[in-house]
Amino acid sequence: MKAVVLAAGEGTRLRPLTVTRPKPLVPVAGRPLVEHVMDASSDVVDEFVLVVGYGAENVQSRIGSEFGDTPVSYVEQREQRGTAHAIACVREEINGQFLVLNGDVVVDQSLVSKLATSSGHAVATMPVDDPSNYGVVSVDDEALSGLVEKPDNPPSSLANLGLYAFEPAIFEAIDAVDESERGEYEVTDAVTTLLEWGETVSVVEHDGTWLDVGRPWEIIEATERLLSELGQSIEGIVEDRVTLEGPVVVEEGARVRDGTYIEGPVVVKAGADVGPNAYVRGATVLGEDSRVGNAVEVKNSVLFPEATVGHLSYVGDSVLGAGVNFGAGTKVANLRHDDANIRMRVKGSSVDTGRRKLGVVCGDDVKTGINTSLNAGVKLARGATTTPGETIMEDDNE
Ligand code: TTP
Repeated sequence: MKAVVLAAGEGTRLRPLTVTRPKPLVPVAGRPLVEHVMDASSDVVDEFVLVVGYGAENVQSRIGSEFGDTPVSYVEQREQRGTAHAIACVREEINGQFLVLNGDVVVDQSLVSKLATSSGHAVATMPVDDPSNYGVVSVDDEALSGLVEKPDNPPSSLANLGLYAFEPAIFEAIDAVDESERGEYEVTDAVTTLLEWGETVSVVEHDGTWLDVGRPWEIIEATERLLSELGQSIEGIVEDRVTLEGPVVVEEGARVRDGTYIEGPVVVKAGADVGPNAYVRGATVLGEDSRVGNAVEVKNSVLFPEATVGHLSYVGDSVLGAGVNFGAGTKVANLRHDDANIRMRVKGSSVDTGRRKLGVVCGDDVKTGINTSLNAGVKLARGATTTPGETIMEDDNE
């Protein structure tokens, strides 16, 4: 069975991290986001067809022509005109039932297996606490009876997970779909069209892991979830008087210097250099060739490759893009005194992240001056700089 992976979107809500890389390549738990859904499905799929667009060449050169033993081909969606439009791009490649998988979800193998064994059209769902933030499905006698986007009065608590099995008839339904209010051709409208035509769409209910990585703090949440299953593996250099507690991975080529204390789950990627006397707490990933120096504490954070926090700093619940350099004494606030949830701006609107603890998100190559203070929920644009002693309370312009 072929799996069509939708990986063409720009990921505007993930800016500034997607200014310099396409969303499918944003590192989550130490590997590109799109590889997680591919990993979950490689046992039941005999070919991946990746729909690529924004940053297409980077995705192709990173993923290549095989994923494990499964061949990978690419179809370009030149303009990102919606998920239905993306699926229409693969019409020539399909000759039977196929899977459609959003490239930005983290999901268990079991769900993809269930979808792959369903007959005809099927949509994956899961009960959620806050259905009005999702596409919500209505079910009648185990089959789909309706699908509404982010309803004020949800007809059920079942969210549409963005994973489907389709028969080729979906292409005719896509042809019949009009542009949505947000100006896109939506796969959900094509599914509704199938229902209007009297086709049966079965519902596959999931009760395991499913995370949608669309906004910056969801990188932290997905990393937390994935690292909760981390095992121990030490292949790099670990010097004397280093304490490793809980699951810790030190990849080959990484180095953990004297006096460092690491409480897992923590992944120290190849080429990363930690300590002396650093304190790293989970769930944290220190990316390839990153640097965490003397008297630095890093907690529940993701450092992209070549990010450097050299001396005397605190980084909590944050995402630091590639090549970020924090001056000595840079500190991140990750908790409000009134204990309220941290808010972050996404595409110009302030959003409740649902997190009591959240630090900062820095685009690639941000440089802070010594003793910079960064307030909780702040985002810094790619390449932004701060002056020594500066206090950043709000986002710069992105
Ligand atoms: P979205 O998350 O709706 O869109 P996006 O990835 O562009 O992100 P943002 O809203 O932050 O700009 O997309 C869901 C999935 O579908 C995701 O895996 C990307 C993919 N997609 C395409 O392949 N082509 C498209 O035209 C669109 C809109 C999305």
